[in-house]
Amino acid sequence: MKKEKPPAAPDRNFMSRCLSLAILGRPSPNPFVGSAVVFANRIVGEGFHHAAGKPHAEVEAMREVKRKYGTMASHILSSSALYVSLEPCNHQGRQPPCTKAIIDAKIPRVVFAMKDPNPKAKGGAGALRKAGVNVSMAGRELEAKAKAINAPFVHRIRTGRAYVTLKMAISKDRKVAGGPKDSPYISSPESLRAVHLMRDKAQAIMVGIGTIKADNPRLTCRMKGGHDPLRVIVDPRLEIDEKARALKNKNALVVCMKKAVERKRKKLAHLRSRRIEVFFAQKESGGRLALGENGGHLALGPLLSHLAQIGIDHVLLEGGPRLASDMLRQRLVDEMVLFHSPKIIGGENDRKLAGPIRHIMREGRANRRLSLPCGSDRAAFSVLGKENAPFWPAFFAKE
Ligand code: AOF
Ligand code: ZN
Repeated sequence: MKKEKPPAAPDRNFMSRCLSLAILGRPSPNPFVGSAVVFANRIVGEGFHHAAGKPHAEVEAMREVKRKYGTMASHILSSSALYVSLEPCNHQGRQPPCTKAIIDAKIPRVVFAMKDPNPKAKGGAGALRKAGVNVSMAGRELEAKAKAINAPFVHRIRTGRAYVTLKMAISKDRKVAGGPKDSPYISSPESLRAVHLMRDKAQAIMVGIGTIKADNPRLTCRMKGGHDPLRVIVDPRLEIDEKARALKNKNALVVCMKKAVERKRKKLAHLRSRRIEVFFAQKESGGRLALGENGGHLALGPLLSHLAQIGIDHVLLEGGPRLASDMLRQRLVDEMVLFHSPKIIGGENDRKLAGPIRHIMREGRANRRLSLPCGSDRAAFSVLGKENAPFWPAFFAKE
């Protein structure tokens, strides 16, 4: 096999800049993409894809050149290289094809980090080459980084399901914080900040009814300028109190089992009248298992397909341990972020939770890729799905 040449240092620096720009966006269900126009070895314009429906990164970068250089811009562009973290798109979607914008601007050279896996948009590199543009990729290392920040996007295109990150804080004595009554915050302030960053970047939070009953959490994003995710509550028997804080605004979805809630028509109708979505899940095949009070044993794959269809490509699974362990068993968890705290919760072990917590820690350890300090805690990142690198470290490092 031909050995790939590592990219020259300036190529690497310009593409690294594209990756830093990319993660400033909130593009879901589109990918994170950043771009830089380089003239005479200097960046003269840069941009990123802010949000679905908004201009693509390449167009943003070219626009900055036009804004800064006015009538000189077309001359500059026709002698520049364009760096972009994703292969330029070759289709008319909500935005026009970037390949056309690049060809029209007569940009002679394009460097990109990863191929576009979207069957509708791919093929940009070939189209540009056909038009005489010198096109190359930035090398394996940068490709892996671009793929990592787009793991949920790649996963959704490949499987049709939303990507799931299981996030959990675990004490030194292997317990999870049980809510405001007993031990509200074992996590360091840095970890708590990271959690709100995670809630801002994922588009949905998923919890079991047990967590709602025990903690009555708001499940909002308390980060300046952050966005509240959709609250997905797994509640097979529709036990949720309609006054639960998680249902406070209508951005919520309750997952229950049709058969188990037949006699709760009024409650269902009431939730729907408040524009809370109700999703019916089936019992896992085999059906021998009794329905756990905490929502276990529902087949949750179809829920993840439904979420992908409504434009959600990343779900943060926040607990409790039994729902998390069930999702792991169904092989629906793609990544894990475990915040290991040096604090001790103490007291008796909840015997019902000890098994699921052990399961979670075992899977975390077996699939661990790296860990980063988060104040006095350590955040450990594990990859369980087919994506090669964890999504979150780039975002934590930016903090
Ligand atoms: C690029 N640059 O910055 C992005 C690209 O509906 P549209 O027109 O926005 O197209 C979305 C698709 O385009 C998306 O699924 C992905 O394949 C590609 N995204 N391409 O050249 C960008 N965000
Ligand atoms: Zn594009």
